[in-house]
Amino acid sequence: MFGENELKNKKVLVIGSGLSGIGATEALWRVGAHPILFDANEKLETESVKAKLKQGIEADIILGELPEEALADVSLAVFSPGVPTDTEFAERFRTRNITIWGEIELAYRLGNGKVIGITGTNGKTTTTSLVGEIMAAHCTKVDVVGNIGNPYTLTALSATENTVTVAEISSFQLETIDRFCPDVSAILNITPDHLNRHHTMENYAAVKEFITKNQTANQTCVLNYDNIYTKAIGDRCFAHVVWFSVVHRLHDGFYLDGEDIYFAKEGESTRLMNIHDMNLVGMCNVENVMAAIAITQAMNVPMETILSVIKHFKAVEHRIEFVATKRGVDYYNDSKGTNPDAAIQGIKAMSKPTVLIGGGYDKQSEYDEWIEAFDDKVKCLVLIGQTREKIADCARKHGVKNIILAESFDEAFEVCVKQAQSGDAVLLSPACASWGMFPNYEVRGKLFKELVNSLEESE
Ligand code: UMA
Repeated sequence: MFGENELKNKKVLVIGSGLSGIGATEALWRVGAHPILFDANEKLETESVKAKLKQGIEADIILGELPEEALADVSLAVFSPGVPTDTEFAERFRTRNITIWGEIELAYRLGNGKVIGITGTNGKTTTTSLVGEIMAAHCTKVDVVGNIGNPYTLTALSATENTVTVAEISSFQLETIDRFCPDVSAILNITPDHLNRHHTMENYAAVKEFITKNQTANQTCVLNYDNIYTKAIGDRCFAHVVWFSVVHRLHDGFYLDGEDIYFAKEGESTRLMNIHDMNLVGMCNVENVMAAIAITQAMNVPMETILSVIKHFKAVEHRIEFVATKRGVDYYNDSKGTNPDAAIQGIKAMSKPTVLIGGGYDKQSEYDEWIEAFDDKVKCLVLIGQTREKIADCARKHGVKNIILAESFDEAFEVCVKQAQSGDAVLLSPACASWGMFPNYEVRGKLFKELVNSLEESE
């Protein structure tokens, strides 16, 4: 039901007027459906929402409250990822037998060609970008879409059977899939994040596992052998599983031994590359690279092409991204460190005494493991946002002495400049989402980079 033809003349409610909602509305209009775009934010104005749609695309717009009559004759609702499904709001649709899809499900049904789906708590964006570049070196049409910031619905309709879609998929997006079935899926790792939305680790891991739920034995699922959740998923997955590990020498799969990455098949190992031949830092990136090799090998890309792209690939913006050296201090932007596990990778990648900016929106995370990973490297912890007191209490408990609370991001940056001396590093890796202070982590990272670049070289 609801293929491209079935959507013609159907009234479809799109929930959320952000990137996904706009993409979904446009795709629905193009296949002849009647989209109604709803956003719960009553502060938005109809005209400004309409202005986000491409010229010629029409949709009814409803803002604030969704009246009962708007649900009449609606058989499908397309939810944006930021809209939870365990609410009274979502229940209104279920009681009326209105099907709920996420924007990813809609795009998948309208799309064509091969699909790679990459999820995981951390490393998704780096791995998706790298896989996108490797595929582009091998195929003529590659679309890199999804949580990375490019809605899947915007490219789905132009995909042909020769298109390869590389989709970064978040847990929010997986909650509302139905038939979405990537030819190659990957779950890079599962560690605590978004627990305010998913409530328990079990729920969160189960949602991540959805990426494999429609896969069969002739499709591939790439999994992290070292993570207890992904290890368990591999044991019950229907797809052909390809493992990667930075800890164990695998009999089959990709593994790290010393500083070299190997591929093993039935116990026969081939050395692929040295980790210093890549331009990415940190063990997390060794994992991302191994996953990218596994994914693209499953897509039949020759190993020579894969390794050549990896050697030239540069860090993704906002992920342990080197910004500049000013007055002998190295500045790193890891604004994408939006949860403790991602921020652990950030601090682990530092080799110098570090002034660290942490804190932000409260996702009810625990910060102990992150602070334990400081490993005496953090000479000053500068805290911002809603979580600053909670993190300060936790850091004191773990013996961190130099903690400074800042009222604003600019103030935090000034503190860093004062505290860091030549030979030190300054790292923005907050372990929290940016919400409350910024619209997203990109804006936070860009501001950090602007502040760094505005510093004089010498005092
Ligand atoms: N809204 C409602 N009702 C709600 C919640 C939100 O009407 O209950 C409205 C808001 O008022 C707003 C709109 O929905 O106008 C926002 O929708 P959204 O939060 O789903 O955001 P989009 O702009 O559609 O962006 C989403 C992803 N955002 C989230 O998942 C929160 C983007 O990932 C993604 O790039 C984009 O779709 C394209 O696929 C961002 C993100 O923060 C980067 N992701 C999280 C992460 O990586 O940790 C999951």
